[in-house]
Amino acid sequence: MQQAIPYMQIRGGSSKGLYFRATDLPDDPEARDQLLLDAVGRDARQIDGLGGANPLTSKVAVVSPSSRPDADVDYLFVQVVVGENRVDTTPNCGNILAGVGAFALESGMLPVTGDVTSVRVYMVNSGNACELLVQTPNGEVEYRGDARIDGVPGTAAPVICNYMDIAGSACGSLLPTGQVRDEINGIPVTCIDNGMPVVVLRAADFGKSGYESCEELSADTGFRERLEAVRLQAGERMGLGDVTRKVVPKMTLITAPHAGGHVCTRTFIPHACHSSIGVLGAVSVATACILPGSVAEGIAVVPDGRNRKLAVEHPSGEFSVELQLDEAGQVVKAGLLRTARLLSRGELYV
Ligand code: NQM
Repeated sequence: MQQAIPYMQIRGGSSKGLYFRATDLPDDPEARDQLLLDAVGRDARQIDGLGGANPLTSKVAVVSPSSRPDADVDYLFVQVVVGENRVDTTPNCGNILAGVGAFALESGMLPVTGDVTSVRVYMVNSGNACELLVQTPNGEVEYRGDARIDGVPGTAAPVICNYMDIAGSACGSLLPTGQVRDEINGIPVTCIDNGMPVVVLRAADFGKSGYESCEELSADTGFRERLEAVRLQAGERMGLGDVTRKVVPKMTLITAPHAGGHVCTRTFIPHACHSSIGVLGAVSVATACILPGSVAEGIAVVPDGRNRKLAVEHPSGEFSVELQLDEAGQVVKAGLLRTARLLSRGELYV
């Protein structure tokens, strides 16, 4: 017998995923993950599931009303690891998060409260909070609008995402190795976690310009092996243990900006090259750029002040992150713009 599970499919930022109410899935995490593998697809083509055979389209959000006083909903992110018949719940995902507000309102989990509805999300993976501002002008979620984000064609209604206290999301501290710069296999690195564990590296240290296309970088197997060797050691040093089978830390090559932004990036998540850059990945990289002594020093062009807007260039455009600093120069809030759209809803069969 096939089993029918209510679901929605939503594009969140430049990713898309399946969104479920926690109560529609098994309570037991192992049983839940097996069901999600059936839903998204177990093989590399995901031929028997709804995934798109790419890390950015093999994502799941599990949402429930929150019992926390400071949150409206709890959001668990599940990354299906393409072609490996397993999931990873270590990292968060800021793109899929952008669709959580729409899901909570569309599913009746939360009411619309005005022209703009604030949805406070507790991110279960990392234990951090984010406030989403969702456009709801006529008592329902408005998807049309003129906000444009790179990596998505056309325009849509803005979803403002205000992240609070995201330092150490998976590693426990902003600089999990205790240093702003380390050296691994002779390569200087900055290991950072401001919402996403990321190893920031200078493209030049791998003999790259950093302006190469994803295809060009992906085709260089020698380079990718060297990158993975650094990642495995960085994972241990960041307190993530053996990361052979984990999707974090992500690896970001940086070089000087060349399109009017503040830094240029190529990111591996962690093996496939990202066609743009992840949301929290971009926040972590932007934070590395403003830290004195990081590997970005002398490469990133850094603005001054307590509110700093950094444009992170990536293969398909740029991602703007607004960092708010306290008096001590610590990042206390990161604001950014995303869009989201409900693509389908109904029952999914496993
Ligand atoms: O960093 C890709 C994406 C992501 C994750 C990845 C994300 C984030 O583009 O918050 O959004 O790093 O695997 O959706």
